[in-house]
Amino acid sequence: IAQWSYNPNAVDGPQNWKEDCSTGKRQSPIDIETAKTVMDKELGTFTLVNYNKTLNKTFRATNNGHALEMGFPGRAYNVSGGGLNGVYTTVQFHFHWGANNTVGSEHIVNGKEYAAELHFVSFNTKYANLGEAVDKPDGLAVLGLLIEVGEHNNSAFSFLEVANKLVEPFSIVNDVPAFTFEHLLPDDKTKFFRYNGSLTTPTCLESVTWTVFNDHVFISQYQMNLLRRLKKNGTLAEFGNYRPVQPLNNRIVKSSFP
Ligand code: BO1
Ligand code: ZN
Repeated sequence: IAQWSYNPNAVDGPQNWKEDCSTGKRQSPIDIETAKTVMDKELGTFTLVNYNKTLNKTFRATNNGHALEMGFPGRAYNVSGGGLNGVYTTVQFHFHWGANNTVGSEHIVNGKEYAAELHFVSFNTKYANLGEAVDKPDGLAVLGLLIEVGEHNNSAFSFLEVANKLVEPFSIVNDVPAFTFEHLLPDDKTKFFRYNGSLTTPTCLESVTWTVFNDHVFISQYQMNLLRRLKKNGTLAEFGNYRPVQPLNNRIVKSSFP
């Protein structure tokens, strides 16, 4: 795949991304205008299998050149319910962030940007693997949550210390001890927005059923700064690693709550 970056002024920047990024009609991220969302009480609640457990496994942390990504061994964590059609198995989560606390989230709400965004990426188990699922309209489910900077270190995010070993692009730490995900997500998982969208990076495939939780999660300034040190050419924080919002077109954003 061709080179791409988040530098707005570069030939490989977001305005010039190719493939579905330039032609698609269900692109992500979006500005969630809450006054235009439509409540759907059928969305129901999520079933998150093993998100509350510390499994006897290790995770793989990488600076993949675009983000900090934490990868998981096969099929240990599952997501269903919440209006999703079928069972999705979680393969990784990763972060998007900005150069300062006023920017960095991909989704924005009523025009407001947040400091960072975490994406739990799962694929539909009706497909054999992520590669099969990634270009199907119902292939992926991403759970997204907006992160703000608060006063205290958030102990659920202690694993972010691994960023010290991921400063150089394409670094990998293979033996991150497993930790639980339940406190990475907001306490109230019943309030969320739902729409059909895409990967937010090239190739921007239109395969994602998006969930963005209404409640936010807080990490400390110190924890935020750990992310900002990751490099590609210069730091990833220089231009951030968040895609600008995309046209909604004829889509409807649902909400699970009034
Ligand atoms: S995101 O959640 O929309 N930001 C997003 C963006 C890109 C991917 C996933 C989620 N890409 C996929 C790639 C695969 C890769 C996989 C796991 O991520 O298409 O090739 O293996 O990292
Ligand atoms: Zn993402």
